[in-house]
Order: sequence, then C-alpha cells, then structure tokens
Amino acid sequence: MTVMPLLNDAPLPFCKGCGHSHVAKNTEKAIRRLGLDPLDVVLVTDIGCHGIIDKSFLTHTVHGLHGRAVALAGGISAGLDNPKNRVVVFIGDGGATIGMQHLVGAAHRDIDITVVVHNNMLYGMTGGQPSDFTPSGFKTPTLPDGKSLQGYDICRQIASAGASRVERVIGVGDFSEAIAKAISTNGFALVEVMEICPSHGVKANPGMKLKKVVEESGLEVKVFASGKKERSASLHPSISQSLLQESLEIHPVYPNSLAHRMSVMVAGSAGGGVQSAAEWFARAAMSSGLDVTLRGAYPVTVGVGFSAAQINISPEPILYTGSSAPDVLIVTSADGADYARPFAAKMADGLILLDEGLESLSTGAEELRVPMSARIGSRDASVYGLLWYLNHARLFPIEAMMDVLTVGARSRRVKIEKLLQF
Ligand SMILES: Cc1ncc(C[n+]2csc(CCOP(=O)(O)OP(=O)(O)O)c2C)c(N)n1
Ligand code: SF4
Repeated sequence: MTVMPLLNDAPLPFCKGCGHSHVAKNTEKAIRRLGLDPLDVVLVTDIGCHGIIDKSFLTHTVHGLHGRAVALAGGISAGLDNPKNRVVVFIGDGGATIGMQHLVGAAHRDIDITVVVHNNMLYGMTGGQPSDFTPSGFKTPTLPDGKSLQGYDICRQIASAGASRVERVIGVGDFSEAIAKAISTNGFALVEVMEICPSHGVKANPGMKLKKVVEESGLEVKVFASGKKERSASLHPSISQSLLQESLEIHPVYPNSLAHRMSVMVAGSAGGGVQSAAEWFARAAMSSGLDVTLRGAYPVTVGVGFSAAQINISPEPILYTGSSAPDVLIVTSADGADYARPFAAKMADGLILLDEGLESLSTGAEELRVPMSARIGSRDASVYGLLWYLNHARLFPIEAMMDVLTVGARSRRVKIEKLLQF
C-alpha cells in the first residue's frame, strides 16, 4: 500500500527547539495512525508562528484571521457531510485568548472539530507579549517583572462548556495518541499542548523547565473530558422550523393594481406604532402578490424621538432596497416631520399626508391634511394613515390589510371598528 505523505520535504519553518515543530510532527503521526487520506483532512490555522505551518502540510489548509480559526472551522465542519472528513484547528494561546468566545461557543455546541492549542505561554510572532494563558510569575520580553494574574486553565473551561473530549499534554516526545483520540472524536475535541518558545520564553526566564512551570501553575496534565454527550434540545431542528413557519408563509390571495415600484415612508414618534403599522402594510402587500422590502429607522434610544419606516412595494422583484425620495410620505407627529424633512425636500411630486396641526413641509409633492391622531389616537395614527392612503390609491384591496389586523393579538391592539372611517 502506498503511504501518502502528509508533510512536504521542506524544513519546518520554526526556530530551533520551538515546540510548534513537535505539534506538527505529532499531528502528522496522529493522522497517519488513523489511516486518514490527507485530502480528507482540513487544517485551519490561526495567525501566529504556529500558523505558518500550513504551507508544510499536504492536506487542505485554510489560514484564518487572528482568533477566528475556530469560527471558520465550525463553518467548514457544518458544510461537510462526509464523516471521513476531519477538521483540525491549529491556534496559539494568543489566538485562543482573542477568540475565547468562539472556543467556548463551539465547545458548548459540541461542534465536530479538533482544536490543538499551541500554548507557549506568550504571543510568539510579535515578540513575546503575555497572553491570558501566561502563568503567574512567568516573564516575557514586554513584561520583565512577570505576570501578576494566574493564566486561564482552558481545559477546565472548555470541558465545563460541554466539549466531548479535552486533554492537556506536555509537548515533548510522542503525544500523537492524544491528538489521534481528539481527531477521531465525533464532536468538539481540544488538546492543549504545553510548549516553550526558545526565542522569547526561555530568554526571559533563564533556566525555566517547562514541566515545572506547568506544575507550579496548577495545570493538570490529564484527560478532562471524554465520551459523547447528549446534544442540547435547543439545537433540535424541528424546534427551529416551527419558529420560522408563521413568518415565512404569506401566500398571495389578493390582486393588486401596481404598475411600477413605489416607496412609502411613515414617520412618527417612538411608541406611536409606526413599525407595527409598516409591518402590517408590508404583510398585506405581500398577500396581494407584491414584492416588499421594509426598513425601520429610529435612534439607539428606541423609547424616545422619531420612529420611521420605509416600505418599498413592487410588482417586480426588488433588487435594490434603497430609495432617494419616497413617492408617498405619511407624517403623524412633529418628531416624524423633523426626521422626514430631508426626504420630503427631494420629493418633486408624489403625495404627503400630514396629520392635523403639523406645519407644511413645502415640497413639490401634493400635501393633504388628514386628521389621524385626533380621529383614532396617536398609537394607531400610522396604521390609520396607511389605510387612508390605501383607500385613496387602491393599490391593493383594503381587505388584505384587514385580514392582517384581525389576527390574534393585533385585533385587540387596534380599534378596528374606527379604522375604516375615512
Ligand atoms: C486581530 C489581530 N490582532 C493582533 C494581530 C497581531 N499579531 C500577529 S501574530 C500575533 C501573536 C500570535 O501569538 P499566538 O497566537 O500565541 O501564536 P504564536 O505566534 O505564539 O504561535 C499577534 C498579536 C493580528 N494579526 N490580528
Ligand atoms: S518565535 Fe517562538 S513561537 Fe515563534 S517560531 Fe520562534 S520559537 Fe517558535
């Protein structure tokens, strides 16, 4: 049987004595032990010295952004449907610090990847800054007095997050079995390899012995988790499907008379029902066979100030959702008028419905005064304005809007009997 090579002939790219070389060789040995075809393996590397190994491996390799390799690998794993494919991540303690949330999240979801953390206790590639894994008392070129806080125990963190397999090893000699067991795990597996960076770590801590540092830091060298766990019920696909059902299925049941795309803007105040009214109008337009886009605008302090919505409706597919000026503008409050003024200024024609008592926006558009708030109350002024316009322009049947409004909680919210008095 021909044995396929996994590493090419070029010398490994690391400094003499760098622990990263041992990880590369042990990973090669592990893949070989498992009898995997190199092209069944995807190696995702992070930024850092360890990441320059990807040019040496004859597997598929992907180089990620710093700290993001786990997220990238999770996506790759989700897209593969062949159990023979194995996704392996190489990441440093620096990348694991920056991307800790990705690691915890992937372990929690038990995503089927193997993460090999090259913990050399500092940021190697950029000259030896401390990471959150640097042990207490350990010195680095930029921290000559030594770290004051104790470093993370990533194995305990990741095991408690829900990973299927977690193991810490000292990165000397043959530790390929630990990597092989991780790669053959069906679920999230992590191997933390304790290493040394001769160029920065040894120089800053003369006489330091790797095993002693690990021991004194209270980092146990052992298996922290092994064996498959039940996946969380919240990831069950049938639950997600039922969440989407109601919002996805709007069937066209009414006709429409719209010849061209048009844009309707509603502008009022926070708490004035603008966003709900726009959504109901959008749903009604969809049930009349129109293509619809809806965009809300409001300040970050959502409870005060203006609230506006722009609804594009079209008999054709909408390929661009922007619009420089609305064709129809419905303004229900002074806040809304202030927000809408720049848009109104661009209206060379079209129609503006202004609530009673508001100042004219003085544009090229026709302006009509409609008593919205006074007739129906400020909370329903926007939906009333949209119904008033629909009754005026007859783009699609008013029944489409009434169907939406008479469903469930909406029917209790709006004063349906008063809404049809124009
Ligand atoms: C988001 C981001 N922050 C910072 C850097 C700069 N940077 C490049 S390599 C590196 C250190 C990498 O250290 P580590 O992940 O521990 O890997 P090692 O070099 O030790 O193998 C840093 C900080 C970067 N490339 N991207
Ligand atoms: S600087 Fe340190 S981590 Fe980077 S290759 Fe050299 S020894 Fe390894």
